[in-house]
Amino acid sequence: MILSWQKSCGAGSLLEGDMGRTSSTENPSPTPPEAPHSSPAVKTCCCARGINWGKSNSYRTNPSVKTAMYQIHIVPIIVLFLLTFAQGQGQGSDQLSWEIEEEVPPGTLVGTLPTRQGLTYRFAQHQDNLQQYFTLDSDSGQVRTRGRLDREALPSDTFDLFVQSMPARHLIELRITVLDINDNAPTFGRSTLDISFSETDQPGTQVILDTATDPDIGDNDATTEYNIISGNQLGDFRLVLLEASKNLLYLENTRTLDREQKHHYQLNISAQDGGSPPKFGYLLININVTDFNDHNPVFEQSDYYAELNETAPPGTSVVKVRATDQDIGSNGDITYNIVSDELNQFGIEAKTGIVKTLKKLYCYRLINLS
Ligand SMILES: [Ca+2]
Ligand SMILES: [Ca+2]
Ligand SMILES: [Ca+2]
Ligand SMILES: [Ca+2]
Repeated sequence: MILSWQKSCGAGSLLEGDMGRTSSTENPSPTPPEAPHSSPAVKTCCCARGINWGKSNSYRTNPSVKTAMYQIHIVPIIVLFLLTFAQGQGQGSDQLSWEIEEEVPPGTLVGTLPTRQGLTYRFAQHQDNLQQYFTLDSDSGQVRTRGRLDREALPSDTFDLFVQSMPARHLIELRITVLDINDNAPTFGRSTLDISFSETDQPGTQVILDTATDPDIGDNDATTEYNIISGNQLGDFRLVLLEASKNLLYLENTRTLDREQKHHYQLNISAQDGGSPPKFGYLLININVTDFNDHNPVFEQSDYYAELNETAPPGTSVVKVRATDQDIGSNGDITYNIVSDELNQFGIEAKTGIVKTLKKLYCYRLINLS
């Protein structure tokens, strides 16, 4: 708080000026006329309506003043500051801009204010919410971090603070910008991703992937470097990044895949930011190659031979044939059929491949009559 004073003089006798001033700038010449009261009474009748920092003072005297009564006014300092600075009458203000890296230890010196002798300083009271981040030594003017400054968790990376002196003669506008460091790695939305390619997919078939994100800014956030770091020994896949279309990331096959040769891939994808040193994030991609029916069943033997007595009853097993198919699922299911049997004496179990007699055999000899 600061005090101003006002002295009530007789009608037409108000005196204005700074406390303690005795010379007049507006009416320097009037010489108090002789009055019934003595001139020393005039000199002590120094009235003022308030305190104006740095303002030239005017002062009128009236020798007719006979009595004086003082009033004390208590004015809140912040109001006085607003009034004085709004009128351009304050004794001074400074504007400062500082920078401090995030994640520095608590108590790190941000800067030292240009304090003035005889004044103490404090943050303006209406900025309590910002004072959780910084401390101010009222005498030295040193501003330090109060706790950890995590730029990614701050509501803003720029703080605009007002520091005022006590008494209110000096106002400092202080901007503190929290600089980013590369303390975050790129991260994908998920750690693993399951996708599939078909055997029929032509080379260059693309599957879109999630790009990585990084809460840092600038180069520390520029995640434009993606690589397959394992699982692609045959070079069957490559990554395509379309930066022009909002960083769309695709995985594409470089050749037609053969499920029967390799039905599963596990690729490890890395995302690298532009920090120095860079940080990395990883995504594990499981690729399942879906089947196409591109293989025929193949018998294990090209010929099967059996001898059977003609007395064998119907239903007698003759031989078991077996075929395999490299495809899977229904593409690999095998059913057996006899496609040629002139006398229809034999049958085959569709699932097992067991050939059996269907009836009493008729055995005949081919006689060469020629
Ligand atoms: Ca941080
Ligand atoms: Ca950061
Ligand atoms: Ca980063
Ligand atoms: Ca196949």
